[in-house]
Amino acid sequence: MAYDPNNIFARILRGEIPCKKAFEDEFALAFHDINPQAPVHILVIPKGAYVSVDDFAAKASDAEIAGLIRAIGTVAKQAGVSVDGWRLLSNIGTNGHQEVPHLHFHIFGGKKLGHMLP
Ligand code: DGP
Repeated sequence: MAYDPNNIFARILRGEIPCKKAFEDEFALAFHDINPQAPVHILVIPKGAYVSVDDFAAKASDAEIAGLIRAIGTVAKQAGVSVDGWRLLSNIGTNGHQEVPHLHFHIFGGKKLGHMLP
């Protein structure tokens, strides 16, 4: 799938659409999901233009990959979910039910989550 530079998260990155920001550094932006599925539901996205984990793993630099994973850890810690546990999820492609074609990781937490089965 080709990257669409006008997808909603690209527009959030450019500041064209507002978001409730949780964290930002040179590699990543984190913001609260518009339709939260848990008391804590934050999306973490890379600053670079990658469609999914597949695309990111194939094309991103080691610094970008490390930067995004570190940002995820920082966001979870700052959101206060690291103590009791949380969930990290990335939906990929059609079968994975990915809706927005800019790589994003969901952080869910703030309650005891159920088992996650397909
Ligand atoms: P996914 O199915 O993994 O592609 O999930 C996309 C998520 O993005 C979904 O949980 C809702 C969220 N979302 C969609 N549009 C917006 C938006 O404009 N702002 C914010 N904050 N979240 C959005």
